[in-house]
Amino acid sequence: MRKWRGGAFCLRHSEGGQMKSTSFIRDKYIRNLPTRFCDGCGNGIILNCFARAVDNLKFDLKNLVCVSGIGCSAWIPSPHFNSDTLHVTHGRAIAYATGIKVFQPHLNVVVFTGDGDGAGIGGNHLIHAARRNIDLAVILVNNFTYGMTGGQVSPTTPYSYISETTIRGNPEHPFDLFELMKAAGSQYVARTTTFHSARLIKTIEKAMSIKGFSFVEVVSQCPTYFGRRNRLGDAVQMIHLYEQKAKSGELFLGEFEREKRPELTEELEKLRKEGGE
Ligand SMILES: Cc1ncc(C[n+]2csc(CCOP(=O)(O)OP(=O)(O)O)c2C)c(N)n1
Ligand code: SF4
Ligand SMILES: [Mg+2]
Repeated sequence: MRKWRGGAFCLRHSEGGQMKSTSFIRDKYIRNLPTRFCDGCGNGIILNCFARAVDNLKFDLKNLVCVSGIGCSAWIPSPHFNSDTLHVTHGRAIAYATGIKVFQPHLNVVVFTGDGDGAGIGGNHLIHAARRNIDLAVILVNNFTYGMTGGQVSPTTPYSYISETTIRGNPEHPFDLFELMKAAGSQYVARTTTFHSARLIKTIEKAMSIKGFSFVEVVSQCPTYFGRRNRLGDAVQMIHLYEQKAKSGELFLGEFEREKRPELTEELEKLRKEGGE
C-alpha cells in the first residue's frame, strides 16, 4: 500500500507531457449545457480531472459508458460528459453498470456516485461488486453529506459534525471507505482529494486501466451545506482544510493494489465457452 503525502499537486505539475488547454478539453468532452453545481463545488474539478484522464488514456468515447445514480455527484457525467451516460435510480448505479458490463464486456464502464448514493442506499451493491471483482471503475465523491437533498447526515459524516439531521452533532461513526473497499475485495482502491488534482487524474487513469474492480474515493467540498453548517469557510478554505488534514496524516491518502485475481466477465466468458455456446 502506498501512502501519498499531502503535497502541492496542481494541474500545472501534472506528470508526463503537455497539459491540454482547458478549451480543448471543454470542447471535446463537455456538453455545452448549464450546470447545476453551486459555485465552488468540487464536482467541477472532478469532471475536469475525469475528462483529462480519458484524454490521456486516448479512450474512444464510443466505448465508454458512464453510469450514475441520484445526487449532485451523479450530475458529473450526466448531463455534462460527452459519452454515453445512464442516469439511474438512487443507489442503483452499480447494478445498472453490472448489467452493461456483463452484456458488453468490451465497454469501459465508469460509475459516478456519492457517499449517500454509493455507501448509504447503494452500499450493498458496492461491496458485492468489489467481492465479484467485476471490471468497473467507481468514482465516489465523498463530500460527507447528502448534498442534493439539503445536507443530511451520511454514512461518511464524521463523528460530532453538524448536518441537517444531526443539529447537535453526529452521534454515529463514519465508514472508512478505503478500508471497507479493500476488505471487500477490490482490485484497486485509492483516496485523494479535489486539492490533489494532478494525482486525481493519474488515479482515475489507473482505475480505468486496471482489469477488475477499482474504487476511487475523492474527498470533495460541498460549501453550500457541509461547509456552511460546520463553519469550514468557503470552497477555497475547505480545499485547503483537506490539504492540511492530508498533510498532517489525519486524512489518509494513498492507494492499494491487490495481487491480480480473476475478473468476473472473463470468468463468465470461460464458462460460456466450456458450455459450448
Ligand atoms: C429511493 C430514493 N431515496 C431517496 C432519494 C432522495 N435522495 C436523492 S439524492 C439523495 C442523497 C444524495 O447524497 P449523495 O449520494 O452523497 O450525493 P451528493 O448530492 O452529496 O453528491 C437522496 C437521499 C431518492 N431520490 N430516491
Ligand atoms: S449542494 Fe453541495 S454537492 Fe451539491 S452542487 Fe451544491 S456544493 Fe455541490
Ligand atoms: Mg454526498
